[in-house]
Amino acid sequence: MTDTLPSAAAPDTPVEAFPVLAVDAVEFAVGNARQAAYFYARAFGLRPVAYRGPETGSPETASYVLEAGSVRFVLTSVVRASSEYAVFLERHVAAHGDGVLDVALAVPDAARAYQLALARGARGLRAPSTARDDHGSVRTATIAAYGDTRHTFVERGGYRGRYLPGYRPLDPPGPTAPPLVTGIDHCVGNVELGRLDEWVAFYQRVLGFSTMKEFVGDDIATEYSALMSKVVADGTRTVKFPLNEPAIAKKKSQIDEYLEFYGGPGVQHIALATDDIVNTVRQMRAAGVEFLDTPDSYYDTLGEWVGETRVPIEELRELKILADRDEDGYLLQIFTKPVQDKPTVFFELIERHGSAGFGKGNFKALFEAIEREQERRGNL
Ligand code: TYF
Ligand code: FE
Repeated sequence: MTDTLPSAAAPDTPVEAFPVLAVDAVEFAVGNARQAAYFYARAFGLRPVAYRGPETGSPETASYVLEAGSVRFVLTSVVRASSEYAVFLERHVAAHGDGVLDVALAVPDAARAYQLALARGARGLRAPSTARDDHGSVRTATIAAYGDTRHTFVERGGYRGRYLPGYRPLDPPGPTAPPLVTGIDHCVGNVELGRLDEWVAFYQRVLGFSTMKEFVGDDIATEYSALMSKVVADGTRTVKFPLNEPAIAKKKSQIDEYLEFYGGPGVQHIALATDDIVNTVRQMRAAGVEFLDTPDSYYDTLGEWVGETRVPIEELRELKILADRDEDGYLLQIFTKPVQDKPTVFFELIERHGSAGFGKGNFKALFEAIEREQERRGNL
């Protein structure tokens, strides 16, 4: 087999370069990984499962691995920087604040994924390498995406360790509480004005992703959002990456605010799936997580267009949970405020009942809520 694109393929027919199985992990570069781990454990209910740091033969960086369902977050900070990689991490935090370094993708063959990605125009950051311990081996390789964001291809094969060779398992005492979140539904990237189509094309060409029908186009952009958005996903729609760019409108775009404070393109929000959004929101609120507010007027008319949902409208109103319905079903969703002092990364919780969309019916209410926050911050 050759690695060239078959010329017979229609230009809008993506060619799956190689299968992407799932998001393997989201790695954050942060100023203080120990404290960030405490936050994601206490406030998001993630369970610390592995650690790597000076005590385990990694003198320059400390990384905490936390999990819930199929969600895996890795929180990394610099302890001392002399290697090229630790210096890069230190600069990442200086330039962006706490943010997403790597959306790692599980693939069946990391070397082949890397080779094909490079042949299709990706910039390689780390050639394939294999790490081994008593539990087996894991092969990884890394390509660049938007801004300083990267995608590491992770080939786990039959690896039986907790995360990666080099990590020490953390054994939490006693039985674990049921997880508040079960998986990563989607990861959203913000890119610069005029570059949305370029990045959509990157995911189509390099990863063989296709565009999903839901997007924020000119109509919504000029009316009430100041952003344009398109969604790319793998063939099975397991991995979904909406991408946003700012749009010129009456008010300063929320995407411009992000780009300014993050210092360039990067991950804007991560949507976490839950099967009980009411319980998840209650627990997270009790732990101090702040969510975007939704005006009462939203709930006054919600029943008319969304119809019956698992959760009574009065409970949605109490917790400020949004609902949307399309031809396939409905979804419940809510957005946190940014989780650091910079108005950059935030989270979404989403409970799907058939709908494969992203809450298009809520874009107006959501973007108005985000703009109220922008105004409060003095950035509108
Ligand atoms: O992921 C999505 O598309 C939805 C909606 O700045 C959205 O969560 C889109 C843009 C944005 C915030 C949320
Ligand atoms: Fe989202």
